[in-house]
Amino acid sequence: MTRLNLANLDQLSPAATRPAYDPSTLDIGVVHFGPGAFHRAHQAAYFDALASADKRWGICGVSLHSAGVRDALAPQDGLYTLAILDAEIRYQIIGSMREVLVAHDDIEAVFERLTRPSVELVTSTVTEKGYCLAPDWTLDFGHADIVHDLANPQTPKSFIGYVTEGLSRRKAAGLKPFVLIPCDNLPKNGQRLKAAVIAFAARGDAGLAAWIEANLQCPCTMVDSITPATDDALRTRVAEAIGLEDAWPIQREAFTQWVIEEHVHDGGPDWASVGVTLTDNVPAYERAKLRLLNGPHSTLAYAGLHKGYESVSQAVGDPELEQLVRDLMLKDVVPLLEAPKGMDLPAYCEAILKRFRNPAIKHLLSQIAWDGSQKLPIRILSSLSEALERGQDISRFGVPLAAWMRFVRTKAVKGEAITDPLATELLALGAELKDDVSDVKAVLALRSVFPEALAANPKVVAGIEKAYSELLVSRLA
Ligand code: CS2
Repeated sequence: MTRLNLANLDQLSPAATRPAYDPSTLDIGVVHFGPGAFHRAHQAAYFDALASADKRWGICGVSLHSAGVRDALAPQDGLYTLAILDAEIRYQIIGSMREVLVAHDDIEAVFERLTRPSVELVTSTVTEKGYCLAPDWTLDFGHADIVHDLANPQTPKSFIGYVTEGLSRRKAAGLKPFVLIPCDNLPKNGQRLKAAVIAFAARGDAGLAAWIEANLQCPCTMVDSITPATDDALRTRVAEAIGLEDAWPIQREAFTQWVIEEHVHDGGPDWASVGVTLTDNVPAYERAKLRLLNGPHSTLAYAGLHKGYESVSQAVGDPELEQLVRDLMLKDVVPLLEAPKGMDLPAYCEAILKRFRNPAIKHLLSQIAWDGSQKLPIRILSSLSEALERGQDISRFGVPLAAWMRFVRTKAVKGEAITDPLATELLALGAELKDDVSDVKAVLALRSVFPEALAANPKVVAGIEKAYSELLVSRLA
């Protein structure tokens, strides 16, 4: 089958939408770290929409680890298909990804892009762990990549190392910093990233740290669009629909939202023209999204896997699980939140549950179960702590935590891998668990996940132990 690329675009089936501009005419204005599925489903689609009116925002993707995206997209001139799978099915060719570099193969090319005057934006989807933060959200100076990058700033490994060295070179060249926009599900992402970059810079060059502090714009963001990983079924479906072969199409739901904190960027993109919300109240959006979408997602992932389900729509189709997440959202979390202007939180919850039920996509629970040690503090423990402070009943929060503990135990017993930066520690701990309620205290001792104040709280322990015992019973049933 003919491959999707610029020369073959005229063979594209009329069922697919092609870029409304000539992708080869875009300038690189954005360097994006982590050009995985979420970036290509979300930010790249916004830059694609911008490109019809403004040619400045073509993307250079930078992969820190694997060559997969570069190797798939290079023969396609950066083009790929975005399959929007919802009540209506649409196939859209995205043209904004102009090149992909693999950082360790091409370090100087990455720095060349980072120091181009025309590159005004650096964005990132490097996952929660990619920011190398300690449990207190400050830069983890004990992180192996940070240790490496401080010793070898010209040949970094971490996102923080690249950004700081890029800023250092811009300063030396008399250029303004780029605007740095993190797009991961991390609370206060811009504030924490900026603090991490300053802390890193300060170790080597106090002047650079002060310059970054004074000049770097690093707005907080909230990003949202459900993006299941690509599989062969999607590749086949896309090839049939568009009439061309695409090595790495992306799928997502129709809903998409990008909220960016107001910041100074003279001559920056016309964000509002493509549906991005600029606001001074990102925290309200971000708290609502992390706790009402991501929290229930992780709950469905661990509790759903325990019950033998594979996908989010299957898990939320189970009346017991649906009731659990609905109660968690509406009874336990909503009272903790302030609604962003114009948002009705109960309606937001119902819309999320509807998105979870989307029958057109198969979002694997195993994908959401990745990196639990990083996600649970943000998605569940944050609400749990606040609920405790307010004297609310916290028993339901025990379920996702207990189910995660069972997940760790099951993986260890089966000898299966866990995708998590703490995988080695978790599997060793899981193998020691005894399949009784004493397991809960053993896991709560993991200080990098559970802060002392929570782990020592009798209500928290009792809530998780109750849920854990119930899971043990259902396992035996
Ligand atoms: C999910 C998110 O994989 C996960 O942990 O909860 O990727 C979720 O689908 C997105 O944040 C939705 O915007």
